[in-house]
Amino acid sequence: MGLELYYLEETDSICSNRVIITLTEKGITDWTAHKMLLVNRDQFQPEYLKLNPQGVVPTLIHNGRPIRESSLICDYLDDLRPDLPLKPTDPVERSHMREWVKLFDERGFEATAVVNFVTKFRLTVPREVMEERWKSVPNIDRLYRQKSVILEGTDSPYVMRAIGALESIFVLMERALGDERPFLMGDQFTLAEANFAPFLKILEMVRFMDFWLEAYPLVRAWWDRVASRESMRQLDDFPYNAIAEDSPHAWTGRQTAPAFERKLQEYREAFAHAYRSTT
Ligand SMILES: N[C@@H](CCC(=O)N[C@@H](CS)C(=O)NCC(=O)O)C(=O)O
Repeated sequence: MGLELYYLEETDSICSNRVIITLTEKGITDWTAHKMLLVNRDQFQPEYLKLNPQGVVPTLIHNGRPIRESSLICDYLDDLRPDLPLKPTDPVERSHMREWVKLFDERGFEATAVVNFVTKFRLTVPREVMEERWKSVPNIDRLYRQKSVILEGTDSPYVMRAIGALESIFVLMERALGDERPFLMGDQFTLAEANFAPFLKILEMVRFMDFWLEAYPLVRAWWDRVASRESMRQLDDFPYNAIAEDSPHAWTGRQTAPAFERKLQEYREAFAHAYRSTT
């Protein structure tokens, strides 16, 4: 089939893992792996920038042509192999599923990156290494966000924005799952699951899941259902998994949790009208 994937094989690589989950759910095994390492600055190598001018991972190559953007790659893979579909057949349902994916792309990615940066990156990566990395970040939004979160920790305004973004997603999910459906689109596991599960994996890795999702029991049950699938369980075999209690995500998450939880309470008090809309 001529499929190649440039990706990060790491448990906390949210965009690459969307594609890995999709490939597994669709039973696609005939693809060539090109593993990248951000610490080696592989994403900024001239050859890679020809495939992905924004210098971000992942990129799928199909018969020599690049397909970029993780959510679009997953959609492309679903169309490529119509068996084991990950999209509803009804066009309206399909559009509603894409609405979820758009929401996760627009509000979930940045928020989850903040959670990862305020914990593992802030407390384990030496400041000089971050300073060096910031010299090559081509996107000013990403640069400001990373700097603020690393330098100001949980007091960074990006942390409050991340909390607000994830809360708004959880409120919508809790409401959608209210009719006892197992998945966001009903009985079918779709690209909505594949696109959001890697984000929640970060919350699990930093041990934020219990205090955060206590308010969203249906989202928690959804997560337990999705996390038990083989496509998700394989992520725990990748480097940077957080199974061990002394892993970087686990200890930095535990250390950050009290201050982060206070911010979450602050948000819920200030935005009670939004937070209570499902309860
Ligand atoms: N919107 C892109 C975002 C991809 C992205 O930002 N990937 C991260 C890794 S999860 C990356 O390549 N970061 C490069 C860097 O930090 O220099 C997608 O969904 O594919």
